[in-house]
Amino acid sequence: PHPLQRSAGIIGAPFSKGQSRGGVECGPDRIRAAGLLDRLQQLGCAVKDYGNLTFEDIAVDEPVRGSKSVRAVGSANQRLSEAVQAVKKDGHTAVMLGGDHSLAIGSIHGHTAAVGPLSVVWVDAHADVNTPLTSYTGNLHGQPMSYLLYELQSKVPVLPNFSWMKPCLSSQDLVYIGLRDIDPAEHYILKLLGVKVFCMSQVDQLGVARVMEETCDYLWNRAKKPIHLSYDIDAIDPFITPATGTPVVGGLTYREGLYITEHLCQTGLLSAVDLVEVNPLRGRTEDHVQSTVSMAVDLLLGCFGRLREGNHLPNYSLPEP
Ligand code: Z70
Ligand code: MN
Ligand code: MN
Ligand code: MN
Repeated sequence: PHPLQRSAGIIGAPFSKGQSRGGVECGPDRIRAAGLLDRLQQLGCAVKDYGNLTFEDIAVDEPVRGSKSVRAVGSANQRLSEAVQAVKKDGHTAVMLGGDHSLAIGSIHGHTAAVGPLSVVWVDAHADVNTPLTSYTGNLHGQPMSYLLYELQSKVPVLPNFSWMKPCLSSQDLVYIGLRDIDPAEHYILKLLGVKVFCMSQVDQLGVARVMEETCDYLWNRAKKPIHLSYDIDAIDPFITPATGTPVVGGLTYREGLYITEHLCQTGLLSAVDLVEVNPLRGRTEDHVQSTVSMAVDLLLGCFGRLREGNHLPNYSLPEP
């Protein structure tokens, strides 16, 4: 065990109402059952498990301007925001196990409330920047970034159970990696705001190492701020992570996906991580679920200093004959 002097504060967020497929609420328990806590501790990382959040049951939650379960998503994210603030005040790197990606609203809001302005690295097949008025699906997991960005405040209507939050992120403090399924309105928004995007073709063109160098150069041009990594498991190729709600072909390889976490860990600025959209019910076989959950665990270990060469102690000495 290496003295990495890191500590993880883990919050389970078994919430699925930001989309329509049941099972994503089982993500936190499956990721824990795969040995996340033990394996973090074996790295020398201190771990505190804050358990799973419980969410308010909302009896009547009619669609609001076409978007579904708005009240449930608002209420769940208010609780999550408070939980993330508590974890940060205890001095840990916050780890939010989802659950669907609508949870990034509370996670990023709470993280900002606790530590101030952030840099956000959003790793996803999707941009999740629809407003309630541009969404084709009405699913809030495709909308979180529009609620968070200052620049879109005037484009997002007032929604029930969202009065606790305000936008807290500038589009200049955001980088996307891995995009390959973008809606027309999302594409327009990304161009309009000039958001830094490394879609999959840029990963192919530049390689992941250069993508990460350019990501950090871009973010640090303004100031070195704490980094929030929001990792949607569907960024990874569905050959490796099939157990997710909306698999999209042509994703990050195991090695590219892991390298992103290793690079961000090495900055020393990684302050919170979301790992979302693992849906054990979407794997056709147990092997598919295992492979998806195992990727999730490896990504989180990468965030906390796991090295592929092994985390070996520096004081090894060869036995003398
Ligand atoms: C689409 C929407 C999405 C994840 C699908 C899809 C968004 N752009 N996000 N799966 N994780 O519904 O807005
Ligand atoms: Mn997403
Ligand atoms: Mn996605
Ligand atoms: Mn080796």
